[in-house]
Amino acid sequence: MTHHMRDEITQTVKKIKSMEIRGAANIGRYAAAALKAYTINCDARSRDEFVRGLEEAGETLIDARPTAVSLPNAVKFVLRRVRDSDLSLEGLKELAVRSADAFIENSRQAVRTIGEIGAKRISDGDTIMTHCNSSVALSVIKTAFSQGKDIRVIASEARPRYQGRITVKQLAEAGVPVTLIVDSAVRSFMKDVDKVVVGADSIAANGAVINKIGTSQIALAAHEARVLFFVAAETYKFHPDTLVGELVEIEERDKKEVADPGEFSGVDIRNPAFDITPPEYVDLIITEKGVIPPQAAIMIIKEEFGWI
Ligand code: RI2
Repeated sequence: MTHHMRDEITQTVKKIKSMEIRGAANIGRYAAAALKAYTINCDARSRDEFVRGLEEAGETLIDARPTAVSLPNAVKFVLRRVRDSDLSLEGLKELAVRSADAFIENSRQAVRTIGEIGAKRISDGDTIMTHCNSSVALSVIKTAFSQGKDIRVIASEARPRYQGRITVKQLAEAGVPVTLIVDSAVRSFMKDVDKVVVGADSIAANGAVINKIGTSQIALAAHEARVLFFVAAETYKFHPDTLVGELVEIEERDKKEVADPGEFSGVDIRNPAFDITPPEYVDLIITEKGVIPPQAAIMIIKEEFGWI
């Protein structure tokens, strides 16, 4: 096994890199599912061999994309339980499967709970702006709508990958009135907006929010217009390493996603996938544990990841 990575891991890594599997919550759940599949198919003959293989599989998954901390947090959720146990090989494998299932189920439940908690902050008549395609932000919006609140959404397209188009289709399917705009139109439309609701790929100990490129200029426009800016994120989106001063790595993707370099010789094309919204521009972070100001991010990290 140590000589080649098993198929279930390489396939998942490939799909995360190509963004066939995307969205921070989804990436974490698929990583847990890949570790489960790895465990079920693993033919290790000793505890040590199994743990070493699982660690290696975890490292390979973590390397797929650098910014969404849901990915390493999902892997660590499973690995920590396995490492801390003194069960025999079979018991250990069952524990790995149970832990992966628990992460996936906790994640689904967290997204539903955030929908319920966040919907309380949405009022009848609100116009909400969102960016990219966040399943957690959409959980808030759809829950408020299903409660009968008369709301409408303005969604920016999120160049270069256009995940905003997924958002508007999902909202239209749910019956939510929705308007699609280009990213550069967000400030023009801010006068019509009551609240911004976005997701997160990572949240730092100081409450800074790392999310799809363009989020921070929406936050800036919201701040200028005194529009509330909400972030919907599960506690496994909080980044434990930032507690000791590590910076969150911003993924820079292939320049071909922006333009064909062949048509632009002599031009430097850049494609950062995420940006950082400072905590001063964030009004509330909606988690499954409750609503917190960005300044309380450090408490979530200490509570959730004190074991690191
Ligand atoms: P949920 C996405 O990243 C977007 O940045 C989105 O806001 C964030 O993940 C969170 O998504 P990408 O994978 O976990 O599209 O809320 O680069 O679904």
